[in-house]
Amino acid sequence: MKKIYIKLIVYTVVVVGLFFVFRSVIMQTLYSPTQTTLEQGVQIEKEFIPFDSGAQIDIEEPIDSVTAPGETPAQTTSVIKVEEEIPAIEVVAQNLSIPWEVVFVPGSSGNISDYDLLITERTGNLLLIGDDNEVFTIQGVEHVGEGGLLGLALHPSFKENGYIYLYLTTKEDEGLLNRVERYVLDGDSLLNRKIIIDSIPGAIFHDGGRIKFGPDGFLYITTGDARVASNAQDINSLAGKILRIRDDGRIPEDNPFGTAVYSYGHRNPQGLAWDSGGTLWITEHGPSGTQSGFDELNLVVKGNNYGWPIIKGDETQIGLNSPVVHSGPNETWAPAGALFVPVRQSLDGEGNESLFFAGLRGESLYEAKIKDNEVRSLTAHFREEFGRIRAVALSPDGFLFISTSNTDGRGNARSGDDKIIKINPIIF
Ligand SMILES: [Ca+2]
Repeated sequence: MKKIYIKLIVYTVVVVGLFFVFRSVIMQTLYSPTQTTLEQGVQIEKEFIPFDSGAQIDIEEPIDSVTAPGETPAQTTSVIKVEEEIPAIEVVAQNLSIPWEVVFVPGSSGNISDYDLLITERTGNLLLIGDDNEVFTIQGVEHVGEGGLLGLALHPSFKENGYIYLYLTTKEDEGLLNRVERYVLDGDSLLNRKIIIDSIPGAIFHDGGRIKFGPDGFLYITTGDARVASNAQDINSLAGKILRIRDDGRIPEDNPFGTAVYSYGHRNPQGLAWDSGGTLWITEHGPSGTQSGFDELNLVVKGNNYGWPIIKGDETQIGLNSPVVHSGPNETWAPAGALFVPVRQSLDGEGNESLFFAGLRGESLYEAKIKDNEVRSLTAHFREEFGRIRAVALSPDGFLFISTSNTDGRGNARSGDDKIIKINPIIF
């Protein structure tokens, strides 16, 4: 009997060992980003081995039991968890016109996998994609340059009140302006337009545009400097700022300047994300044109000044906040949408949290691993695989959704562009 037990143990070890070798080879074949520890301003290396969009790929081979040949069956192992077959990459919408933001509208069943997609197209349409598709043309949108129909957010109590928020560029007598409007989304109707905040300076470039509700229940808004760098340092201007308002547009009592301004000295931030401790991180574009690079990840503190146009990169000055990390002079991310993926905390043995952010000119989905407010590593996923990436969103059932932006005049449109792509996070 003792010999049989030893044999069983040996067989089990061999089979389990082979499984992990097999799994490791499969994972490396499918997907092998190169990760480097990040120094301030150091270039990152990246690699992606592509697979076909929409292809069904088995991530793991299921093993139900281990039976030694010629022996009585051993007991079923519980060592290995069988993974379901879920596509690694799936195109869920295509032929869109510069999709700018993606959010998830919960279905009536209460099941976390039951949701529709709500998408802004910069050209002016709001798309509802689900069992029934709807196209809402938003009135007053001026699509010019980087302006148009940009940010989109659901109210934290959307299920009860149906409120959705849109950030859009309009043209008034005084020129281009940005504003946030609130609507009620009721089935296939968009009702009750209310302007929440307006007169945000606009321009052909640098319109900011990301909006999200924070963990404190207030609406945060990123605004660009509207091509006037001094706007960013003027606390009386709404340009080049992070704004923070109530869900009806009123100013929170604890805002630092008695206005909507929450932080200032920003050039063109386009991504907002909160970590598990409630700290706000933003992505921000650095200098463009001949002096490119120096794109930033900033940790935002209420009332602080983030330095544009006085400092960039590693430069410091008393009273100004330098970025936690930047792309350096030779690399341009052109960062856009951002979010933290909480589940990554448990997957990562070192207690890091993963901040994913989209790269337009960088043509990547970046993953910054963050611990104790420091970026420990930065990985570029899908480098040049899908082209420009603008939005990143996390579905209620844990999938990452990204949008391409190859029809915006700065990319090379591929067949089916622009697309919304669903990613199984198990590949990371
Ligand atoms: Ca800065």
